[in-house]
Amino acid sequence: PAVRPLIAGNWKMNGLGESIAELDAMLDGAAQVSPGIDLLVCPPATLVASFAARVVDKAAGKTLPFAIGGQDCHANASGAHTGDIAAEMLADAGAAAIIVGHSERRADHAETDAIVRAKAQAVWRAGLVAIVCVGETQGERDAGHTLDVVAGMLAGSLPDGATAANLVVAYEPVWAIGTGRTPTTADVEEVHGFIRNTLSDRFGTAGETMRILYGGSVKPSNARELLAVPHVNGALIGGASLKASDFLAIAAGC
Ligand code: G2H
Repeated sequence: PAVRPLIAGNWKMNGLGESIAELDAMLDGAAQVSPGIDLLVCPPATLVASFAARVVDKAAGKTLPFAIGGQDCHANASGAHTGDIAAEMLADAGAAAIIVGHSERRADHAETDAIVRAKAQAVWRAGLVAIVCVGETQGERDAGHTLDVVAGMLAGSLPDGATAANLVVAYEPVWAIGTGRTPTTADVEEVHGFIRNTLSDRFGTAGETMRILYGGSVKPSNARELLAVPHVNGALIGGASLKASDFLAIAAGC
């Protein structure tokens, strides 16, 4: 079945108020991108409200498939959690989606599959799309455990009740993140095919059209090849999403 591609930018801990100029350039260029592709930019939480408001302003009168997302959320809706941000707060600021379980959060903040699962449920509670990240480390790949590791992460991180509308899975091999190294297209095809089968087995027909993004050193020069791999339904882009020209060039390759 046809799946609408999603090109998502993860700005990580980059961006100040002045970065809205880059968003403006993306919004201006987005009109030239195929209307059949969804675009999403996930800036740091401090910029979600201003970016989301800008998208609304710029999109006035036209249908622009462009949304703003968050990079993480707390599992609870409110309470004594100093420094944390609830999914409901990101929704209130205008976010349409939230990334959860990125490998940097799993590593830097000891997020387990159970924590990621609770966060994904929180994203749904707030009415948003959860982008759940999974991926193996170099050591796990070298030991031949890639599919086992990915299976375990999917089983532990994805809550019941996923639909093609509320869940996006991002496959990000940890060793390919920010390193400039990417897996071969054959490796990507193997893992994405495996994720597709796993989603279909667990969620039935919904699993056939859930979007599975590839992430890890995607850039304009390799995007076309990666996006052409079966069951790659878009990309989650870090470094190359900070520049409008790169982000739009990647979307153009879709
Ligand atoms: C992987 C990716 C975006 P980069 O983390 O999530 O980052 O494209 O910089 O490897």
